[in-house]
Amino acid sequence: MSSNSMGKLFSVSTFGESHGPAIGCVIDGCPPGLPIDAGDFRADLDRRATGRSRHTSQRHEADEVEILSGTFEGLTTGTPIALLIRNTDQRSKDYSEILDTFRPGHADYTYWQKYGIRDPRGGGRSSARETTMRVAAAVIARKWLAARFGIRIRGYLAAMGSLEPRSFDWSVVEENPFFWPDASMVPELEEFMAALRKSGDSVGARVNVVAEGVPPGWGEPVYGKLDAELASALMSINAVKGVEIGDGFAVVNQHGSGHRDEIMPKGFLSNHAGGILGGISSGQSVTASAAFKPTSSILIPGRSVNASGEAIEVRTKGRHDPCVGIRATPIVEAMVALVLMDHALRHRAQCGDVGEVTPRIPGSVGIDVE
Ligand code: EPS
Repeated sequence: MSSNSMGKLFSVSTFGESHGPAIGCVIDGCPPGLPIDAGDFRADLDRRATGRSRHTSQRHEADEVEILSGTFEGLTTGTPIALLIRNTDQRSKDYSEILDTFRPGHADYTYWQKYGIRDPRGGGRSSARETTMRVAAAVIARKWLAARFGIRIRGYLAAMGSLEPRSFDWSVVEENPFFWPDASMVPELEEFMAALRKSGDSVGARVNVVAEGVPPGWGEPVYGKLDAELASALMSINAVKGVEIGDGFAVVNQHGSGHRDEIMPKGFLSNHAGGILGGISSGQSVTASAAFKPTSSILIPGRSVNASGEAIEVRTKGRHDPCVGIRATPIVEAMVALVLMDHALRHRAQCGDVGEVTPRIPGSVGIDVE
């Protein structure tokens, strides 16, 4: 009812607020016997964290994961896994001037209208802080998907405002703070961000994600389609306003003769469908894209109302992200991992005995990414 959980067989429930004592999650349905250690979470949590560069919020959280249950001697036991991260760098006084007001474009307004009460400190439950637990839960999903199927899920920043990569190289994505696939443009991005910060404004972004190694058959027609559940999961990330699967909205201008991904014994000849046909994975890479809106917590004054409905002007100070998309890549990857993990178990439950009915067609012939 309150929708703080996702997944049917691999279910994840998150809890906690940005300035509360802790955030956490409970993962139920993880297969037993998977090695998990607190150190496993470090890399992905660091990739997502604030303060990694001067282009993101300067809040510095330790993001130390405590595994409270569900493992014994380093292996998952099949019982619920509870993970906890204590918040350590809250600065609630930053919010003292906007306690009673609504930032235009922010969930402040709708939380207030819905519940009649809200925790305004750091955006409370609506804060991007919550995404920490999605990334943490997904560490477990990614580990199992990689061990069991060799699945690799990778994302990158595909646009920041009007800037788009002019070349593409996976090997540089993790080597710059933007997750940008074109190393030659990093100085340009740095300058862009410096000017944006100075102007007190924010900007939107696009994150692309690719899951390689997904076997054919995952996804449940008709209401549990893999693409529908991916779209829902990606849309549930803070600030996401658009999701595309495969070619997404570009299909509007395509013809069937060009859009269809022809199949040869040696592989698919293209991947316009994003690896999903009829809501079921085809065995090609699953590709998706998420559009992040420009953050609403900005220094430029904007008109709004207070809780009494009186006209006011809002200016948000504090440690905000001028482009939340910059650190969204690990979050997008995480949501894809959580959906795939759930569908892997769901497919195994119903269709695990079907096996390989036609020789497996390899993924596309080297054209999956762009
Ligand atoms: C956020 C505002 C900032 C960010 C926060 C998300 O928090 P604060 O105002 O408390 O400094 O730092 O992000 C995180 C803490 C995080 O871990 O992602 C917001 O308004 O959503």
